Amino acid sequence: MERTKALEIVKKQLTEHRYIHTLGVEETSVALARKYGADSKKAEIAAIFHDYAKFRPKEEMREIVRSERLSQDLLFYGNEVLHAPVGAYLVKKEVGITDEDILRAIYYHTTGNGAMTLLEKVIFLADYIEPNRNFPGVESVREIAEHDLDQACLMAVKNTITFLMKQNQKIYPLTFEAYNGLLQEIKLKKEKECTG
Ligand code: DGI
Ligand code: FE
Ligand code: FE
Repeated sequence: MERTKALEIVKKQLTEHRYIHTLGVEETSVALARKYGADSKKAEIAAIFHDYAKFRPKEEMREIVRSERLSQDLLFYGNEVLHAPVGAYLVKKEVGITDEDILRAIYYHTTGNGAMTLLEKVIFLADYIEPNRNFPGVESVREIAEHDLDQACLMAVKNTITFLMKQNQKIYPLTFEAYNGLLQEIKLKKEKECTG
């Protein structure tokens, strides 16, 4: 899909603030994709649509989780975890995007998962560090993102888990799986480097 067409579609779904965030995620995703060798066209489209469902009514999202047989545990971890999987569903249904890599990147953009693809990592990280983001710790994640995609994703997941715990919010199991999976991948990579 054309970039301008995609932006036109998504703009109608978002507030001005969220649209500006989306443009930031797009810019950062494309840069990360080029740096780490992901498909930059897929990164562009996934980024543009990643928060497509952000402003759907909570009850509509919950109903989609039920009726479309998405993972039912989504209903028990706070409403913030809904917009990513529901977004993937709606982007396919309403926008007609069928590329599974793109849909997966949208699906997992909030939590990550235990075995993230390159594109999933790119969108996950870009969402966290895009230039309009401004929260404690983001600058060090930006610095790590310059040279190590996995370490940067790990730092983002750790910050998110810490943030959620401080707020006494439930942590969705995939968020823990992302933490464990990234840690394992980093460990394996280090061992490989050592044995040459
Ligand atoms: O949609 P964005 O604001 O751009 O970013 P996002 O999709 O990463 O969503 C961030 C929100 O999601 C933030 O309020 C924290 C929340 N969140 C992320 N992981 C989890 C979570 N909330 C719960 N309850 N459990 C999680 O594992
Ligand atoms: Fe989001
Ligand atoms: Fe976002």
